[in-house]
Amino acid sequence: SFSDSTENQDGRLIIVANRLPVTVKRDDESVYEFHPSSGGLVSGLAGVRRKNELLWYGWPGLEVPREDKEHVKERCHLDHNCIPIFMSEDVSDRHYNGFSNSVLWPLFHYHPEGAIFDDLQWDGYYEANHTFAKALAPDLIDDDIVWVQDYHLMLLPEMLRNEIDKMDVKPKNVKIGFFLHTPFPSSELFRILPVREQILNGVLHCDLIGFHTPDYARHFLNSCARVLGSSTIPSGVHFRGRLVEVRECPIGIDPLKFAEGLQEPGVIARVQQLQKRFAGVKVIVGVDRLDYIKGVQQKLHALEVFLTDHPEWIGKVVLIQVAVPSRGEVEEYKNLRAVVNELVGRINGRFGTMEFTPIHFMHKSVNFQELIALYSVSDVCLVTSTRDGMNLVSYEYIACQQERHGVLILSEFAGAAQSLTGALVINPWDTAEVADALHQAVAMTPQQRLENYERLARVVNTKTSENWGTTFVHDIIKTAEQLPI
Ligand code: ADQ
Repeated sequence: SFSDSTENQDGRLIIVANRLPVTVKRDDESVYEFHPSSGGLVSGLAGVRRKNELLWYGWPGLEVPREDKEHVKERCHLDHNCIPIFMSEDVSDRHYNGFSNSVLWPLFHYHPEGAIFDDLQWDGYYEANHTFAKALAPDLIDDDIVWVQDYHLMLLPEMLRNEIDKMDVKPKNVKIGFFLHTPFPSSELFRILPVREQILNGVLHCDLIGFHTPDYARHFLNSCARVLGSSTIPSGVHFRGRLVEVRECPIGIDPLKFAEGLQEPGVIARVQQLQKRFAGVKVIVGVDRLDYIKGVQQKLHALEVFLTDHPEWIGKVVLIQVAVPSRGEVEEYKNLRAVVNELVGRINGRFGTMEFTPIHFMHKSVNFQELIALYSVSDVCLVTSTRDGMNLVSYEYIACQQERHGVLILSEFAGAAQSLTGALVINPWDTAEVADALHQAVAMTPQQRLENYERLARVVNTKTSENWGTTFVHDIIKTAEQLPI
């Protein structure tokens, strides 16, 4: 649970994210279960949790009937320091599957043809953000630090300031930060959005806005200048008489969790089992949510070209790809599985034999122990995202390569490519280049692998998620006291 601390030096920290870090489930008898979930954000808050009292606001993931709301709220709050924001299935669907994942997600990942604007979805997005603002504002106290996460809540900072304005007794010195986990696209893409002004105005009511890379921050500043006519400087935007600070702050992982996991007897046994199974074969690993931005098709095409150009490697290289289905209710995700299955079938049909299958494809989520065992036995990790805010899989792979010093092939369109020096950086659209990188990777000398690994590990071990969370919160606190907007 996100237990509070006793020292509470800098005011409370309030995380606002679309989803709570607990999964709430109701069974047929209306009995509720609460399971804490982990992820980048949760581990990123480990450091700040020690210094600040922490509360988390978010949608519990299901519609809760009126008579159960009090009970769910109490359990979330007392056991997990979480405050559920209740929404009807209809609103949360138009907010999450609708505007967030059918408009903002494709647009921010350079798929404008997928981003069809729809008034009903936009209304859902507006209403969801408003519901968050109305629930959160009355709970705020002096010196609270509110940290809003991601593209689902871009209107919230402005709505929150408006709600505070309406209050008789206003909490003083409330700081608001916003962090975007996706890319922020070039202003040429962003300005396609019919509600471009509203979205920019929404986040500009913050004190600090953070992105994974300097490119995303620059694109955001350009968009403010072009769409709103704002005056900008490299470190921020002048907005209604104040300077809203803008900066890069790349997220990372908790590398210790992986190193410690690899010491567990169950994991050691599984590693040995996999090593035996793939003895004499180079293993290439891919781990992705099944999302069109992850470039799984491009990955498969490159493997096909590699095996065509280098037939001496047929039977000596396998690709193990786990692709967990996600966002199945959004149209663009429905065909992906069929397209990928067809490609896998074709390549396996072409290069497979009775004894050997070149691609092991799993449409599922693997648990943490299985994941790190797989990372650990793999000689190459192949990340081919066509756009990716950061990409943590690349970090996780390196955290599991203390012994093998495997090769990371990383798309230049993943934010991680701007931090992870030591990777073979490729353009996933250039199939010949990716195929060539695969050849380089399987043939690389141990000396070169070690040199690359040492550079990569240095980044993974210093730019941790904990460092990300602590730095960002510290930076929100440091922003100058602002006049009311
Ligand atoms: P994601 O798009 O989900 O995150 P990523 O950063 O790679 O992408 O994180 C994925 C996580 O899911 C990893 O921890 C990975 O281990 C896990 N995962 C993926 N497939 C899995 C499978 N089949 N089984 C088990 N686990 C699996 C978004 C942005 C990213 C950004 C993060 C954090 O799209 O660009 O890096 O947020 O800001």
